[in-house]
Amino acid sequence: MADTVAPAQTVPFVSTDEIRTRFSRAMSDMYRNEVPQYGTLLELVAQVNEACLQARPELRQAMQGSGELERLNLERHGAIRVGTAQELATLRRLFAVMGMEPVGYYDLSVAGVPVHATAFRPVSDEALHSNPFRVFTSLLRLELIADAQLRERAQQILSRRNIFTARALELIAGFEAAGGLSERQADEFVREALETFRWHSEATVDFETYTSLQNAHRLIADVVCFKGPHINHLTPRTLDIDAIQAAMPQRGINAKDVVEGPPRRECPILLRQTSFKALQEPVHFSDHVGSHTARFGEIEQRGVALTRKGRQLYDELLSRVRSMQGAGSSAPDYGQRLAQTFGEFPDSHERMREEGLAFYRYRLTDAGRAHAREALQALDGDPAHGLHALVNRGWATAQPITYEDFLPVSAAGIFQSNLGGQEQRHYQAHAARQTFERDLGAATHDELALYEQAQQRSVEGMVQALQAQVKAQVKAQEKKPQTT
Ligand code: OOG
Ligand code: NI
Repeated sequence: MADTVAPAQTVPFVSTDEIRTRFSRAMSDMYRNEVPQYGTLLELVAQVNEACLQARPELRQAMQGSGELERLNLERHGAIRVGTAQELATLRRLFAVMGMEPVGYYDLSVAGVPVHATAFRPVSDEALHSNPFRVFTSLLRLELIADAQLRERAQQILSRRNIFTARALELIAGFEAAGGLSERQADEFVREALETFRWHSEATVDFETYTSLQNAHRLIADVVCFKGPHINHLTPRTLDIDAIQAAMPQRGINAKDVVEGPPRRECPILLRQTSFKALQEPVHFSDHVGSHTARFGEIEQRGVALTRKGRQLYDELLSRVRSMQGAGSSAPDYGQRLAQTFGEFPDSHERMREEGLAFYRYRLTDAGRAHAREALQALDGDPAHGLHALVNRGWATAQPITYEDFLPVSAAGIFQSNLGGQEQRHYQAHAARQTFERDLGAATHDELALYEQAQQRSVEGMVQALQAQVKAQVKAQEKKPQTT
């Protein structure tokens, strides 16, 4: 086997989309072996999705139209937690090989979890369509460990580990230098990169160190005491999360009590998630055999991406429900109160469009093409108004743009329910986006801007098609006198 990275020009590159798909498949196979309940969950999700599509032909048609039907079965997100700036920055380079870029900044310290995070994911329409694989990646904020001695100890332990294989680093550098990987290099990269995400049952520390870090925060022990940032869950996407939540106990899966996110609606928004409890796994410490809870299962249902205005309304309603007397998400009537409070959030795409609450991809219909001139005129004034007019007349369709990101309150709920302990921590921290981006070695994309651009591209495409249509009509008109 060659131990250098072959020169670029001699072989064609494999696309970053293809490398991402190979990697997410390999990851899924690895996780199925490591966590057998994940396999059970995949079967359940496949059944529920199929039943859902059969029962709702209009949903199948809509998903076919938006290209989402094809991606549904391979769609996954995972999560990892790292300990140092260098680990984070190298992960950014590793994910770039698969066409994944950092999107969004999540501060979880406000929810008592001493990390901040971003999501690596594809950003272009085509890449998302091909495979939207995402990895929620958190960086431990060591400065939030109050005990200086313990903090230093954690730092020392982390500075000794290397979470990447030598060959993975070589291939990343080769990709950066040449602009791509060959067929053979791509497969090798997938194998080597996978090593970083694998579970290691040998801890790098003795039991006492583990215990003191665990007492500072369970998450700190999870990040610091192992050889690598084991993938801690891999989430399939379902079309009906309530059906899954109800079916999990029948399959012997211990589900979390509530579904995080918005309530069930006619027109799903953002993201709803639920998970099953983490497994107790045997761990070999340097001086003791113990156990650790790291890996769990999660399922999600995705809906339309919200505009800034829509998101503000979502955040406001959610915090209203969560701050009600005794109505935190553990209250028995939480679901009811959630549904009731969200009655204020319009539940039709027409109203969400009219009120500028969500993002849509606009497409011209045949009828629209036939009325090209009038359609262009309608779009000439207030664009939002023009778009409604087009959709109302059947000249354009508006497809909801799927939310591709995460929700900090939900993420915190998922973290909490899977750390195993009941204790709550409070940090006097504040968001530290700049520090995070410095550690990452790059700025994170603003997710709202990405959705806005996707919507805008679709409108521009429509305008261009209409202009071309009008031009063609004019040409046809000019030709008429000569031919008759
Ligand atoms: C990440 C939890 C966040 C989600 O879906 O919100 C997450 C973690 O536990 O490391 O994956
Ligand atoms: Ni997740």
